[in-house]
Amino acid sequence: MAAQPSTAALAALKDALGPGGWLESAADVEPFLTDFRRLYHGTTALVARPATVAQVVRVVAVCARERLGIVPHGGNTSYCGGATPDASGAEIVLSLARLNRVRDVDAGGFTLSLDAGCTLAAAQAAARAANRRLPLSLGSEGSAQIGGTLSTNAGGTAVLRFGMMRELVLGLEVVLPDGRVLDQLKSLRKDNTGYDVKQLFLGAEGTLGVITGACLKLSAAPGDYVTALAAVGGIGEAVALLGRIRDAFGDAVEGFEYVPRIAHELALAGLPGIVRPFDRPHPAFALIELAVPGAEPGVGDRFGELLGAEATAGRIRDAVVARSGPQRDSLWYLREHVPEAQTRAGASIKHDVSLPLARLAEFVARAEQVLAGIAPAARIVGYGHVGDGNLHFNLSPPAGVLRGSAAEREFLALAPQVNRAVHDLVAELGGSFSAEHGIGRLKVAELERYEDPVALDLMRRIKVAFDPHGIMNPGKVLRR
Ligand code: 2HG
Ligand code: ZN
Repeated sequence: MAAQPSTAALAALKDALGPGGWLESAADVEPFLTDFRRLYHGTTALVARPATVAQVVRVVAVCARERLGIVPHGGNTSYCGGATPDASGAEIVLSLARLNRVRDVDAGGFTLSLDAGCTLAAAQAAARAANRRLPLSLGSEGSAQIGGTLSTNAGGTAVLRFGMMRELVLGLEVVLPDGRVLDQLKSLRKDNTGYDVKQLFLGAEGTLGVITGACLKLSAAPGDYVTALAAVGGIGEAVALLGRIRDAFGDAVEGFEYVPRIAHELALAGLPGIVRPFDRPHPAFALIELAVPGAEPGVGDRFGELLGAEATAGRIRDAVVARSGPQRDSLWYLREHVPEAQTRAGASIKHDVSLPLARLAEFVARAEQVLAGIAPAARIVGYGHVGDGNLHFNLSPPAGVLRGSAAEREFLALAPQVNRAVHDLVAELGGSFSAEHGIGRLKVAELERYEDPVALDLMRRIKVAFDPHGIMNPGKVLRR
């Protein structure tokens, strides 16, 4: 077991942070000890709450000297336990919440510079106020912080058009494990000056340093959204429809989300305010969103015509185009509340997989077949960002299984076997076992099993080169 921080080390940390810069009572630190999915519970002697980059530097320097583990903590929305300390009590939690200034919005240059502790929603609002847009959208954007979205290379619902967080980064500021600051907070679109070292911190989940600031790319504020729900027979139909919509509308297509009937039923049963978009049930829905500049008239009509022609040709079963902001909101509300509906239906066995689009339907058919042999009564709730080839291929317990019951424990005990079957199939089909939720603590063994050994070797060497004493988010991504 790692050594607990000494009284002198704790005093040095408090000194580095100044009054109001830390939490230590059991009640105050409690919210930092359990991850969002309640998979892990840790403990810590201190939650550091720096308000400046200089304070982060001082905290990291004390931890480096004392060889204390540092667990960076943003909005605590990780699905993989990436921001939760271990049970040893030896790790310090570093909350970025007070480092939350918008540093600069450059409307003419289409850039936004800000502290890592700004929430994604606050960053979006800052862009909107300058008639620009930060095109990253997540269900958890009200709490997720910029530092966390950078550290996990977050995805969400507009990846199809704008890419993941990595693709929105122009500049980065990082406090390194030795206390130096990497200052690459430039706002340049072009900067070919050797290795792009900042890239290494994106998706590193705080294991190489603490991201304290970033300069992000903005895009033009969309004039209008065209949002529709198409009823489809299954994932194959959805993927084919996406292809035709992209042929017709190109890069205007921003989002293409998939919601199977079971997910809709769980939402209807468990949550208020869920719409029934059609008068009869369908096997699945595709939620499609186009964004167009204000000056482009008729796109809504053209999109409606395309969907009408698809329905007439029997390639989709029905469709509805949102005619107002509230209608659009209610379609997104349905999609964004699928995770909550699933949580209400009991403990889940989750997978966050991606596949080449062309193999998605094959994946679902084969996975359903394999799982019928392992967990025949489980309910498969495979939904998500189909436009990106990313499915949250989750399993809920059989209907009627109560929370905390022996039957639920029996279902959860199948997780290792289920995960193995699903991830093996994903690997066989050229996919990824972690599309957008990262590795954290949850998927360290999966990374060891499925990652290219050469890439894994490079990751380990990079970790040692950056963090020779292993103080940065120990045990996350890579084994200690
Ligand atoms: C989403 O797309 C999130 O809604 C959550 O990434 C996925 O709960 C999940 O498995
Ligand atoms: Zn997702």
